[in-house]
Amino acid sequence: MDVRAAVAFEAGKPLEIETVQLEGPRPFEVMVEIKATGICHTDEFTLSGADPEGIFPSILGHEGAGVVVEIGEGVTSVKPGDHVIPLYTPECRQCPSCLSRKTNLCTAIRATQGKGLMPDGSSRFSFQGKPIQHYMGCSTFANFTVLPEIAVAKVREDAPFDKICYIGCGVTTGIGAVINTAKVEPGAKAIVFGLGGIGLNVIQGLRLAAADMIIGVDINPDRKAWGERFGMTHFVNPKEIGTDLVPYLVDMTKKGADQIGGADYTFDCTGNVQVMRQALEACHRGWGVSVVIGVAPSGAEIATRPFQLVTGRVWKGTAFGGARGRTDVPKIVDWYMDKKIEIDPMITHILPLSDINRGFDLMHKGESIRSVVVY
Ligand code: NAD
Ligand code: 022
Ligand code: ZN
Repeated sequence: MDVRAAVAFEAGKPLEIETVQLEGPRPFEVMVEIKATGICHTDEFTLSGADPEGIFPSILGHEGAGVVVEIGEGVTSVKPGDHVIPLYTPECRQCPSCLSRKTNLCTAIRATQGKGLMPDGSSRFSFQGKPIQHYMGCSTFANFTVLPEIAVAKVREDAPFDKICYIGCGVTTGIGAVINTAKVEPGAKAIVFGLGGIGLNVIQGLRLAAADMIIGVDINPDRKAWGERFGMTHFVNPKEIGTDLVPYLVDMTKKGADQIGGADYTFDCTGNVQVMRQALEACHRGWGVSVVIGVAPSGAEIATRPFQLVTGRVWKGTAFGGARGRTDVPKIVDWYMDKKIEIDPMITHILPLSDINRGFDLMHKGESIRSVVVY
């Protein structure tokens, strides 16, 4: 069938809006009408050509929400009419990783997903008779897409698509990093580096976890008001303090009898390896945990003195906030509908598909928190 899509034909070129062909779902696949999609950094990373694993031509987008329109043979967990959020981290519940209960990184379709293909090794999209690759198993920059059954989370039907699409990446990543990865406890002191679409969700996750002190760090002064809006208690602009950042932060977290200082938890939401080091070193000796969320440029390396780890700081990372998509994403949608978490104010721009390249410009210039394309 004909579908409207923003196609990435070549690295470094804008997306082109085209009518492309989409084949129906094969066994254990579902076709979804995408109603809304967020624009996130990885899409830009791949489009720019900086991602060595980027494949072209492809249909990008991994932060969507929509409705199941057709199911392939053998599909039992969803039916036409169900509202779903595509998952770039699937949940098969059968592979060694899913069964381990120690990771959310399901391996069932990992090899083909990374190659831009469906699990049977082929693509459902084509343009002028030539295949177009899928992206992160989602390809939400098309008004219809085909996904493996294990890569859709069924969600309640009264939730608005133009808001819950953000749960497909940013919201779940930020909140999940706090709850699943760091397991922050009430009263904790935390530092969030980078207050963009991920960092602000870490902040609201910390508020949900009842953290006491939530320090936000950003070089963009406009982000102070944004952080405060979601529960940040202190703001630090490294460009304005006139001293080294790490000792400054450690000093801020000193309290009462504890004159050592350092945060119980820190989060890198920048993807900058120097910031990752600062985040680790701003942790409390003996127990501080630093979570890497930001994705660094390909080939980048992190460094610190081993002493930092020998003295009990823990460096860890997270993908999709450690969330098991089919299990956890519907719960996060409920939290949004029950007003436990906020999404609406973070969606700063709503665009039609024809303006999708403007959404990339806004993200690039730091003018948006999230742009959402509605079909
Ligand atoms: P964003 O561009 O909206 O926000 C980044 C923020 O960091 C900006 O406010 C910027 O001013 C700030 N910043 C930049 N350099 C800084 C510095 N040196 N010190 C302090 N602040 C600095 O990006 P985002 O959408 O919030 O995404 C953040 C990162 O998270 C990206 O690398 C993205 O790829 C990654 N991410 C990871 C996952 C995952 O599963 N691990 C999921 C989604 C996004
Ligand atoms: C989403 N991300 C950044 C912004 N929005 C993002 C990017 C990569 C990952 C997670 C989130 C990620 C972390 C670890 C992995 N990925 C590897 C997972 C594995 O090997 O099992 C990752 C994922 C998907 C893809 C590539 C890398 C892909 O589909 N191409 C989850
Ligand atoms: Zn994303």
